[in-house]
Amino acid sequence: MSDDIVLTPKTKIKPKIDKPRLYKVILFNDDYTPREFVIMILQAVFRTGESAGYHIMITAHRKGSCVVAVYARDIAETKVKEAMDYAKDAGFPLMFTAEPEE
Ligand code: TYC
Repeated sequence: MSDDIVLTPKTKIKPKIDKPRLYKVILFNDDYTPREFVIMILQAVFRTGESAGYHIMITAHRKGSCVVAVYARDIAETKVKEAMDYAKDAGFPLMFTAEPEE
């Protein structure tokens, strides 16, 4: 028999879990959706208010796309679907995507 003392650590080692990634909702320009409709969707789905809604819309119009907001993945994906369903029902090709932040 050996006389070695065996020490058992009392504290459990907890593996570190990465923080859930956040997702950017991006709005894309198109040639058909009316500006007012885009602003209405931004207010209704993303709660931007009128002024921020206008600025997001005009940025997408001028530059091709604009980040609308950042959310947890399921919220971002639900809002993208809701916004695109509204647009589809109204007959417009308005597009949003949810993309993970780097
Ligand atoms: N380009 C559209 C127009 O001139 C308006 C528009 C702006 C559409 C932003 C989509 O993401 C968009 N009627």
